[in-house]
Amino acid sequence: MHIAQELHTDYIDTLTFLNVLNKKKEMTEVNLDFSNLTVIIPTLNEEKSLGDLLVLLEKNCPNCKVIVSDDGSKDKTKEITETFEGKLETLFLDRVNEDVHGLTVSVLDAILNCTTSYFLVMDGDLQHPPNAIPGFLKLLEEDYDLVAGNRVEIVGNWSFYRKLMSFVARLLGKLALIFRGRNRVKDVMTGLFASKTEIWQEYIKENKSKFILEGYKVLFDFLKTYRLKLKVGHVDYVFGTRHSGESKISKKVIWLYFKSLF
Ligand SMILES: Nc1nc2c(ncn2[C@@H]2O[C@H](COP(=O)(O)OP(=O)(O)O)[C@@H](O)[C@H]2O)c(=O)[nH]1
Ligand SMILES: [Mg+2]
Repeated sequence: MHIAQELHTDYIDTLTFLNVLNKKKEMTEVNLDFSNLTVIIPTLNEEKSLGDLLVLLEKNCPNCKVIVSDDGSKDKTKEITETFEGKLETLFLDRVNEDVHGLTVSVLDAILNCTTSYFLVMDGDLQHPPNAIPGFLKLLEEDYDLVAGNRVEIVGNWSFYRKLMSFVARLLGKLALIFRGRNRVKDVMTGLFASKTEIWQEYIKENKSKFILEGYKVLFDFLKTYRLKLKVGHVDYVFGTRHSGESKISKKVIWLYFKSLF
């Protein structure tokens, strides 16, 4: 065969191969089965964003289950969850009468209530993008044990003090995991992560007291105390601005985190 003709044939073969690869990629993304996934949303007075979030979840992860783990909201968070008209199966986990309240314990209780193979935790204020969720499920289906969100950009006008605190908290968290020889993620501060339910349910039943139940950094507590090797993956995301309302983080929560590093 003439050399030019040979090159042309190779070129066509390569194109066909790439097309097949692309098709395969599209298919795996289209074929994701969201019914294997429970999205856990810890809430405290999130009536202004929860309705929009549920609509976006339905669009981005059809058939997933949702647990809204609430610590006694005084607004319409409960009604919005229970009267949601979409096809999502939603459960309002009412923790109002529990002895201990906090973001971490709300997430742990929700995981114990999961009936799906996988769960994903995200905030209820739309700071975590629902369109990133398929990426998490894809990695879990590829047999990753834990998939952590990695904030590549933070939108909004954070003060110098907040940026500094966030940087220091992230760095110290990372060092705490390195010194303990534990599994690590790129951003130990992230509240957006997903994992296999069976790993956590077993672990929480036996080790709940090792978590800072009133704190905010549930993933960090888990990484700090969990000793077995995990296959860890990452999904990049942009941390948005709170759509409405105020951050509920308090000085006590920040103090609890810094104390837990040592
Ligand atoms: N169940 C529960 N949810 C909480 C608590 N504190 C905050 N949240 C929720 O956790 C998510 C993150 O809280 P947020 O105040 O936005 O924290 P920030 O993003 O770090 O400023 C939001 O959905 C809150 O409504 C709590 O004590 N209990
Ligand atoms: Mg927030």
